[in-house]
This record gives sequence, structure tokens and C-alpha cells, in this order.
Amino acid sequence: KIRSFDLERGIMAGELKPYYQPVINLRTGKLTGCEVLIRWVKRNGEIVPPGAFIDYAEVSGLAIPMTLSLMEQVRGDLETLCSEVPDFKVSINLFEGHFRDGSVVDDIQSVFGGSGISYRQLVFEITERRPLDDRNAANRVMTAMHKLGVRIAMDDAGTGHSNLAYLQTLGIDIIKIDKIFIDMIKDPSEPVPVVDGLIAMARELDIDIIAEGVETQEQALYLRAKGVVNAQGYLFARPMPLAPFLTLANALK
Ligand code: G
Ligand code: G
Ligand code: MN
Ligand code: NA
Repeated sequence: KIRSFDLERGIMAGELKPYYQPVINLRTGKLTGCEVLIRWVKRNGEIVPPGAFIDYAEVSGLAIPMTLSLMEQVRGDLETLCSEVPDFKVSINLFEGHFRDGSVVDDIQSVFGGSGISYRQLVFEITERRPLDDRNAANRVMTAMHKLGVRIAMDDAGTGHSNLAYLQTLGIDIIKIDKIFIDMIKDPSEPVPVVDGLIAMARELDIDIIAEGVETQEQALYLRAKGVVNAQGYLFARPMPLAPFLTLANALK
């Protein structure tokens, strides 16, 4: 079992590391960016997935320090790549509490302001699985983030309570179509109305799309035919540590 002290020590010791999953352009096969996914890399080499500690981080008040540490590492890791490839996008998952209390705006500025990663290269993901109770507060934070020039993605889109019209009111720039929908695509010539509907509505509302959890060539072909440009998933690459990620990024850029 994870104890508060262990996680806090792990954060201080730099054991909570960013892994990077490539986001691919389905038309060109080039790398358009990445999603940052946290891993706890213990001194004994054990790698603990986020499912084991993320809820715990949230209730123990460690979510924000953990995210800050992650953002600082991302800045150091990706500054060179981001200044060499101005279109490269970096997507970071936020905790609802960090977003809700508004401190995320100051944190983004203090970590990325004046760095080699410009605000327009940053995307912050909030999950539809956790409702944003206070919509006025959410709107204020979104407005402040947009003022900086960062964009906001709704993760797990379609799985939660909010409809797409609400996402537009909120100012969501990107939806990440959840794997449960991508899994419904079996054959490129067999329509999947739920997926088509999400794509059509996003387009109608001028919201960008990233498809998640793409595991087969058939799914990639289907999505490409529907005009979806950006995708991530095991078909292309798993989340990986910095060194192999940079090797891949340099090969695909
Ligand atoms: O990385 P993995 O595929 O195991 O992620 C499992 C879950 O943990 C996903 O829901 C993902 O959004 C979440 N997650 C991974 N990294 C982070 C992170 O840095 N911050 C937050 N808030 N959630 C994360
Ligand atoms: O909730 P969020 O979308 O942030 O989390 C993404 C999760 O999905 C991470 O745990 C990541 O490791 C995982 N993931 C990414 N691509 C794939 C995929 O193609 N298949 C599966 N099964 N999981 C994936
Ligand atoms: Mn995500
Ligand atoms: Na998701």
C-alpha cells in the first residue's frame, strides 16, 4: 500500500517521472506532439503506474506538488525539441483540484513563462470523468489560460456527463475521443455512428480532435477517412521514457 510519506519522499527524490506518448499525424505519419503520462520509477527499478497512486495523491494534497514537479521536468526535457519544432504540442494532464483553485494559471506561468516551450505549444487536459462543479470558476480559469495562449483538451470525451455544446460554452479547444469509442471500430468500411457523431459535432463546434487508444491499422484508416488528423495509441507507440522518445521524435520530425 502507498503511504503519504512514501509518495512525498518519491516526489522530493525525483522518482515521479514523465513518460511521453507520441501523438501522430494520420496523414503524414509525422510526430505532432506528445502526451505526458506520469510514472513512479522507484530506486529498485520498479515502475508504478499512475492508477496505483493518482487518487491517493489527490486526497493527500500531493497532486499539485506532483504536477508541478512533472511540469518542471517536462520543461527541461522538451525545451530543445520544442524550440526546434515550433509546431510541436505537449499535452499535460491536470487534476481537477489544481484547475478548480485557479493556482494552475500561476504555475503554468512560473514554469513555462520565458522557457523554450511557448504557451501555444501547450495543451492541458481535464477529464470528463470528474465533473467541473463550479462552472463560473471553471470559466474564469479557462479564460485566464486562454489569455496566456495555452489550449485546453477534454480527456475521455464522450464518457462523462457533459455534452459537446457545454464543452464549447466552457471554451474547450480539443476533445480526446476515448478508447472505448475507438475500440468500436473494427473494419474501415463499417460505419460506427457514435464515433461519426462525435467527429461531426466537434467539427460543427470548431473543436479539434485527438483520437486515443488507436491499436489497429483499421482504426487508423477509418479515422483518417473521417478527417481525423491527430491520434495516439499502441499502434504507433506506448508511453516511453525521455531518451527513446527523443530518438523517435528526431526520426519522425
Ligand atoms: O499512463 P496511464 O496510461 O497508465 O494512465 C492512467 C490514468 O492516469 C489516465 O487516466 C491518465 O489520464 C492518468 N494520468 C497519467 N499521468 C497523469 C498525470 O500526470 N496527471 C494526472 N492528473 N493524471 C495522469
Ligand atoms: O485518461 P488518459 O487518456 O489520460 O490516459 C491514457 C491512458 O491510456 C494511459 O494509461 C495510456 O498509457 C493508455 N493508453 C494509451 N494508448 C493506449 C492504447 O492504444 N491502448 C491501451 N490499452 N491503452 C493506451
Ligand atoms: Mn490524458
Ligand atoms: Na482518455
